[in-house]
Amino acid sequence: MKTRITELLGCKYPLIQGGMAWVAENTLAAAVSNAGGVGLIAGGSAPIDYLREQIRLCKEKTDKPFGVNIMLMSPNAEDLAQLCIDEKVAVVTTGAGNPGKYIPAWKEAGIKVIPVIPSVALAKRMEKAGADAVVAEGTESGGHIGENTTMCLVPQVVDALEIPVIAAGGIADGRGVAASFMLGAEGVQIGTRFLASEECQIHPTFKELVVKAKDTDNVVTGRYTGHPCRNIKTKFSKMLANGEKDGSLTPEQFEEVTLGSLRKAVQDGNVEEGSFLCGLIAGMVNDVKPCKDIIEEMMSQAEKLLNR
Ligand code: TUI
Repeated sequence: MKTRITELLGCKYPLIQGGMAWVAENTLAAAVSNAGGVGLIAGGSAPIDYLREQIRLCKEKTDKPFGVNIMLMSPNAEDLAQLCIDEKVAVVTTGAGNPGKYIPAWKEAGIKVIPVIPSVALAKRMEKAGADAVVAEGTESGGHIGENTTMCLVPQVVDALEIPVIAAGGIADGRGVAASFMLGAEGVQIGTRFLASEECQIHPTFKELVVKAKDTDNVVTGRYTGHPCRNIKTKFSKMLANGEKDGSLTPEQFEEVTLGSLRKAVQDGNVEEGSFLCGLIAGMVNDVKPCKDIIEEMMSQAEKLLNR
Protein backbone atom coordinates (compact mmCIF):
# COMPACT_ATOMS: atom_id res chain seq x y z
CA MET A 1 0.00 0.00 0.00
CA LYS A 2 2.66 2.50 -1.01
CA THR A 3 1.24 5.75 -2.37
CA ARG A 4 2.28 9.39 -2.53
CA ILE A 5 0.63 9.72 0.90
CA THR A 6 2.82 7.11 2.61
CA GLU A 7 5.83 8.74 0.94
CA LEU A 8 4.77 12.26 1.98
CA LEU A 9 3.99 11.37 5.58
CA GLY A 10 6.58 8.63 6.15
CA CYS A 11 4.02 6.12 7.43
CA LYS A 12 3.41 2.43 6.73
CA TYR A 13 -0.24 2.70 5.71
CA PRO A 14 -1.94 5.49 3.70
CA LEU A 15 -4.33 6.17 6.55
CA ILE A 16 -4.83 9.21 8.74
CA GLN A 17 -7.14 9.48 11.73
CA GLY A 18 -9.88 12.09 11.73
CA GLY A 19 -9.18 15.18 13.86
CA MET A 20 -12.33 14.77 15.93
CA ALA A 21 -12.85 17.73 18.28
CA TRP A 22 -12.76 16.74 21.99
CA VAL A 23 -12.18 13.11 20.96
CA ALA A 24 -8.80 13.02 19.25
CA GLU A 25 -6.28 13.32 22.08
CA ASN A 26 -2.77 11.98 22.57
CA THR A 27 -3.57 8.36 23.50
CA LEU A 28 -5.64 7.76 20.37
CA ALA A 29 -3.24 9.66 18.11
CA ALA A 30 -0.21 7.75 19.40
CA ALA A 31 -2.00 4.40 19.03
CA VAL A 32 -2.87 5.13 15.39
CA SER A 33 0.67 6.31 14.61
CA ASN A 34 2.23 3.32 16.37
CA ALA A 35 -0.01 1.05 14.28
CA GLY A 36 1.37 2.50 11.04
CA GLY A 37 -1.17 5.23 10.27
CA VAL A 38 -0.94 8.90 11.13
CA GLY A 39 -2.70 9.86 14.36
CA LEU A 40 -4.06 13.34 14.90
CA ILE A 41 -4.66 15.46 17.95
CA ALA A 42 -7.64 17.79 17.63
CA GLY A 43 -6.98 21.43 18.44
CA GLY A 44 -10.73 22.08 18.47
CA SER A 45 -11.23 25.22 20.50
CA ALA A 46 -8.88 24.03 23.24
CA PRO A 47 -6.65 26.40 25.18
CA ILE A 48 -3.10 26.57 23.85
CA ASP A 49 -1.61 25.01 27.01
CA TYR A 50 -3.86 21.97 26.64
CA LEU A 51 -2.79 21.39 23.04
CA ARG A 52 0.89 21.87 23.90
CA GLU A 53 0.64 19.25 26.62
CA GLN A 54 -1.19 16.85 24.31
CA ILE A 55 1.53 17.21 21.67
CA ARG A 56 4.26 16.57 24.24
CA LEU A 57 2.45 13.53 25.69
CA CYS A 58 2.05 12.12 22.19
CA LYS A 59 5.77 12.57 21.51
CA GLU A 60 6.46 10.49 24.64
CA LYS A 61 4.20 7.69 23.37
CA THR A 62 5.37 7.44 19.78
CA ASP A 63 8.42 8.15 17.67
CA LYS A 64 6.29 7.89 14.53
CA PRO A 65 4.88 10.91 12.70
CA PHE A 66 1.63 12.34 14.03
CA GLY A 67 -0.32 15.52 13.39
CA VAL A 68 -2.63 18.19 14.72
CA ASN A 69 -6.01 19.24 13.33
CA ILE A 70 -6.74 22.96 13.45
CA MET A 71 -10.45 23.79 13.55
CA LEU A 72 -10.46 27.13 11.81
CA MET A 73 -13.66 28.42 13.43
CA SER A 74 -11.91 28.30 16.79
CA PRO A 75 -11.34 31.79 18.23
CA ASN A 76 -7.72 30.86 19.00
CA ALA A 77 -6.95 29.13 15.68
CA GLU A 78 -4.11 31.59 15.05
CA ASP A 79 -2.35 30.73 18.33
CA LEU A 80 -2.82 26.99 17.77
CA ALA A 81 -1.46 27.35 14.23
CA GLN A 82 1.70 28.96 15.62
CA LEU A 83 1.99 26.29 18.32
CA CYS A 84 2.25 23.61 15.61
CA ILE A 85 5.31 25.46 14.30
CA ASP A 86 6.84 25.93 17.75
CA GLU A 87 6.34 22.26 18.65
CA LYS A 88 7.61 21.05 15.25
CA VAL A 89 4.48 19.03 14.50
CA ALA A 90 4.98 16.83 11.41
CA VAL A 91 1.52 17.19 9.84
CA VAL A 92 -1.32 19.70 10.11
CA THR A 93 -4.84 19.10 8.83
CA THR A 94 -7.49 21.81 8.94
CA GLY A 95 -11.28 21.86 9.05
CA ALA A 96 -14.26 24.19 9.00
CA GLY A 97 -12.65 26.94 6.95
CA ASN A 98 -9.98 28.12 4.53
CA PRO A 99 -6.45 27.81 6.01
CA GLY A 100 -4.80 29.80 3.18
CA LYS A 101 -3.29 32.50 5.40
CA TYR A 102 -1.44 29.93 7.57
CA ILE A 103 -0.03 27.76 4.79
CA PRO A 104 3.15 29.78 3.95
CA ALA A 105 4.36 29.75 7.58
CA TRP A 106 3.59 26.04 8.00
CA LYS A 107 5.42 25.19 4.77
CA GLU A 108 8.36 27.34 5.83
CA ALA A 109 8.54 25.28 9.05
CA GLY A 110 8.59 22.02 7.06
CA ILE A 111 5.10 20.97 8.16
CA LYS A 112 3.05 18.81 5.77
CA VAL A 113 -0.23 20.66 5.21
CA ILE A 114 -3.43 18.76 4.43
CA PRO A 115 -6.64 20.84 4.43
CA VAL A 116 -9.95 19.01 4.72
CA ILE A 117 -12.26 20.29 2.00
CA PRO A 118 -15.92 19.68 1.07
CA SER A 119 -15.79 20.96 -2.55
CA VAL A 120 -13.71 20.96 -5.73
CA ALA A 121 -13.44 24.77 -5.72
CA LEU A 122 -11.87 24.84 -2.28
CA ALA A 123 -9.59 21.92 -3.16
CA LYS A 124 -8.23 23.87 -6.14
CA ARG A 125 -7.63 26.92 -3.96
CA MET A 126 -5.73 24.78 -1.46
CA GLU A 127 -3.49 23.30 -4.15
CA LYS A 128 -2.68 26.80 -5.43
CA ALA A 129 -1.95 27.93 -1.85
CA GLY A 130 0.70 25.20 -1.50
CA ALA A 131 -1.08 22.33 0.28
CA ASP A 132 0.76 18.99 0.11
CA ALA A 133 -2.46 16.96 -0.19
CA VAL A 134 -6.16 17.39 0.59
CA VAL A 135 -8.73 15.34 2.42
CA ALA A 136 -11.90 15.24 0.29
CA GLU A 137 -14.57 14.78 2.94
CA GLY A 138 -18.04 13.58 1.99
CA THR A 139 -21.23 14.38 3.85
CA GLU A 140 -21.23 10.86 5.34
CA SER A 141 -18.66 12.12 7.87
CA GLY A 142 -19.47 12.93 11.46
CA GLY A 143 -19.43 16.48 12.79
CA HIS A 144 -19.39 19.59 10.63
CA ILE A 145 -20.16 18.54 7.06
CA GLY A 146 -20.51 19.73 3.48
CA GLU A 147 -23.25 18.57 1.10
CA ASN A 148 -21.37 16.42 -1.43
CA THR A 149 -20.96 12.66 -0.96
CA THR A 150 -17.67 10.78 -0.80
CA MET A 151 -18.56 8.79 -3.95
CA CYS A 152 -19.20 11.97 -5.98
CA LEU A 153 -16.65 14.33 -4.42
CA VAL A 154 -13.49 12.19 -4.37
CA PRO A 155 -13.16 11.44 -8.13
CA GLN A 156 -13.96 15.07 -9.01
CA VAL A 157 -11.27 16.35 -6.64
CA VAL A 158 -8.83 13.73 -7.98
CA ASP A 159 -9.51 14.94 -11.54
CA ALA A 160 -9.09 18.59 -10.59
CA LEU A 161 -5.79 18.35 -8.67
CA GLU A 162 -2.20 17.22 -9.17
CA ILE A 163 -1.51 16.70 -5.45
CA PRO A 164 -2.67 13.45 -3.77
CA VAL A 165 -6.18 13.14 -2.40
CA ILE A 166 -7.25 11.40 0.80
CA ALA A 167 -10.87 10.17 0.90
CA ALA A 168 -13.03 10.66 3.98
CA GLY A 169 -16.61 10.01 4.95
CA GLY A 170 -18.25 6.62 5.28
CA ILE A 171 -15.07 4.50 5.32
CA ALA A 172 -14.79 1.95 8.13
CA ASP A 173 -13.46 -1.28 6.60
CA GLY A 174 -11.29 -2.62 3.77
CA ARG A 175 -14.14 -2.36 1.27
CA GLY A 176 -14.34 1.38 1.88
CA VAL A 177 -10.57 1.71 1.56
CA ALA A 178 -10.53 -0.27 -1.71
CA ALA A 179 -13.47 1.76 -3.05
CA SER A 180 -11.64 4.99 -2.21
CA PHE A 181 -8.60 3.80 -4.13
CA MET A 182 -10.80 2.93 -7.11
CA LEU A 183 -12.08 6.52 -7.01
CA GLY A 184 -8.49 7.72 -7.32
CA ALA A 185 -7.73 8.50 -3.69
CA GLU A 186 -4.23 7.66 -2.43
CA GLY A 187 -5.19 7.52 1.21
CA VAL A 188 -8.12 7.43 3.61
CA GLN A 189 -9.12 9.41 6.67
CA ILE A 190 -10.91 7.34 9.29
CA GLY A 191 -12.90 8.90 12.13
CA THR A 192 -15.99 7.01 13.26
CA ARG A 193 -14.31 3.59 13.30
CA PHE A 194 -11.79 4.88 15.84
CA LEU A 195 -14.55 6.10 18.17
CA ALA A 196 -15.04 2.39 18.87
CA SER A 197 -11.37 1.68 19.55
CA GLU A 198 -9.92 0.64 22.89
CA GLU A 199 -7.54 3.58 22.98
CA CYS A 200 -10.24 6.18 22.31
CA GLN A 201 -10.83 8.03 25.58
CA ILE A 202 -14.50 8.98 25.10
CA HIS A 203 -17.17 8.11 27.70
CA PRO A 204 -18.30 4.42 27.54
CA THR A 205 -21.85 5.59 26.75
CA PHE A 206 -20.55 7.24 23.55
CA LYS A 207 -18.84 4.00 22.46
CA GLU A 208 -21.99 2.03 23.23
CA LEU A 209 -24.09 4.41 21.10
CA VAL A 210 -21.66 3.95 18.18
CA VAL A 211 -21.58 0.16 18.47
CA LYS A 212 -25.37 -0.13 18.82
CA ALA A 213 -26.20 2.39 16.07
CA LYS A 214 -28.09 1.06 13.05
CA ASP A 215 -27.90 2.54 9.56
CA THR A 216 -30.76 4.95 10.31
CA ASP A 217 -29.64 6.07 13.78
CA ASN A 218 -28.10 9.27 12.46
CA VAL A 219 -29.29 12.83 12.05
CA VAL A 220 -27.96 16.15 10.70
CA THR A 221 -28.72 19.16 12.87
CA GLY A 222 -28.04 22.86 12.52
CA ARG A 223 -28.37 23.33 8.74
CA TYR A 224 -30.20 26.62 9.42
CA THR A 225 -27.30 27.95 11.49
CA GLY A 226 -24.91 27.48 8.55
CA HIS A 227 -22.97 24.82 10.49
CA PRO A 228 -24.62 21.47 9.77
CA CYS A 229 -23.44 18.71 12.08
CA ARG A 230 -23.93 14.95 11.79
CA ASN A 231 -24.79 13.19 15.07
CA ILE A 232 -25.97 9.90 16.44
CA LYS A 233 -29.75 9.93 16.88
CA THR A 234 -30.60 10.58 20.53
CA LYS A 235 -33.51 12.30 22.27
CA PHE A 236 -31.42 15.50 22.24
CA SER A 237 -30.42 15.42 18.55
CA LYS A 238 -34.00 14.50 17.55
CA MET A 239 -35.29 17.47 19.61
CA LEU A 240 -32.82 19.75 17.78
CA ALA A 241 -33.80 18.37 14.36
CA ASN A 242 -37.53 18.71 15.10
CA GLY A 243 -37.08 22.21 16.55
CA GLU A 244 -35.28 23.24 13.37
CA LYS A 245 -37.99 21.70 11.16
CA ASP A 246 -41.10 22.99 12.90
CA GLY A 247 -39.63 26.37 13.87
CA SER A 248 -40.04 25.83 17.62
CA LEU A 249 -36.29 26.41 18.10
CA THR A 250 -34.80 29.62 16.69
CA PRO A 251 -31.22 29.51 15.40
CA GLU A 252 -30.23 31.57 18.46
CA GLN A 253 -31.88 29.10 20.82
CA PHE A 254 -30.20 26.27 18.89
CA GLU A 255 -26.78 27.86 19.44
CA GLU A 256 -27.57 28.31 23.11
CA VAL A 257 -28.61 24.71 23.85
CA THR A 258 -25.77 23.21 21.83
CA LEU A 259 -23.07 25.34 23.48
CA GLY A 260 -20.79 22.89 25.29
CA SER A 261 -22.86 19.91 24.11
CA LEU A 262 -19.89 18.16 22.49
CA ARG A 263 -17.99 18.14 25.76
CA LYS A 264 -21.07 16.82 27.56
CA ALA A 265 -21.21 13.90 25.11
CA VAL A 266 -17.51 13.04 25.04
CA GLN A 267 -16.64 13.47 28.73
CA ASP A 268 -19.93 12.89 30.55
CA GLY A 269 -21.80 10.56 28.17
CA ASN A 270 -24.77 12.88 28.77
CA VAL A 271 -27.53 11.66 26.45
CA GLU A 272 -29.96 14.38 27.60
CA GLU A 273 -27.79 17.37 26.59
CA GLY A 274 -24.80 15.97 24.67
CA SER A 275 -24.07 16.06 20.92
CA PHE A 276 -22.61 12.70 19.89
CA LEU A 277 -20.95 13.69 16.62
CA CYS A 278 -20.55 10.58 14.51
CA GLY A 279 -20.45 9.48 10.86
CA LEU A 280 -23.14 7.61 8.93
CA ILE A 281 -21.02 4.46 8.82
CA ALA A 282 -21.56 3.83 12.57
CA GLY A 283 -24.25 1.33 11.52
CA MET A 284 -21.42 -0.93 10.34
CA VAL A 285 -19.25 -0.51 13.46
CA ASN A 286 -20.20 -3.31 15.81
CA ASP A 287 -17.29 -3.83 18.20
CA VAL A 288 -14.55 -2.09 20.17
CA LYS A 289 -11.01 -3.16 19.23
CA PRO A 290 -7.43 -1.90 19.53
CA CYS A 291 -6.44 0.59 16.80
CA LYS A 292 -3.76 -1.82 15.59
CA ASP A 293 -6.34 -4.54 14.88
CA ILE A 294 -8.71 -2.07 13.22
CA ILE A 295 -5.98 -0.77 10.90
CA GLU A 296 -4.38 -4.13 10.06
CA GLU A 297 -7.73 -5.80 9.30
CA MET A 298 -8.86 -2.84 7.20
CA MET A 299 -5.65 -2.68 5.20
CA SER A 300 -5.29 -6.41 4.60
CA GLN A 301 -8.93 -6.63 3.45
CA ALA A 302 -8.37 -3.66 1.11
CA GLU A 303 -5.19 -5.17 -0.30
CA LYS A 304 -6.92 -8.49 -1.04
CA LEU A 305 -9.80 -6.72 -2.78
CA LEU A 306 -7.51 -4.51 -4.84
CA ASN A 307 -5.37 -7.47 -5.88
CA ARG A 308 -8.35 -9.46 -7.13
O1 TUI B 1 -14.26 20.32 10.31
C1 TUI B 1 -14.77 19.25 10.12
N1 TUI B 1 -15.52 18.61 11.03
C2 TUI B 1 -15.83 19.13 12.26
S1 TUI B 1 -15.24 20.58 12.92
C3 TUI B 1 -16.16 20.33 14.28
S2 TUI B 1 -16.22 21.45 15.60
C4 TUI B 1 -17.55 22.38 15.10
N2 TUI B 1 -18.62 22.31 15.83
C5 TUI B 1 -19.72 23.04 15.50
C6 TUI B 1 -19.74 23.83 14.36
C7 TUI B 1 -18.64 23.85 13.58
C8 TUI B 1 -17.52 23.12 13.94
C9 TUI B 1 -16.83 19.17 14.21
N3 TUI B 1 -16.62 18.51 13.07
N4 TUI B 1 -14.61 18.62 8.92
C10 TUI B 1 -13.91 19.22 7.86
C11 TUI B 1 -14.78 20.14 7.12
N5 TUI B 1 -14.36 21.28 6.70
N6 TUI B 1 -16.06 19.96 6.80
C12 TUI B 1 -16.46 21.07 6.12
C13 TUI B 1 -15.37 21.89 6.06
C14 TUI B 1 -15.19 23.17 5.44
C15 TUI B 1 -16.24 24.08 5.34
C16 TUI B 1 -16.03 25.31 4.74
C17 TUI B 1 -13.94 23.53 4.95
C18 TUI B 1 -13.74 24.73 4.37
C19 TUI B 1 -14.78 25.61 4.27
O2 TUI B 1 -14.46 26.80 3.66
C20 TUI B 1 -15.35 27.83 3.62
C21 TUI B 1 -14.56 29.00 3.12
O3 TUI B 1 -14.04 29.72 3.95
O4 TUI B 1 -14.40 29.10 1.90
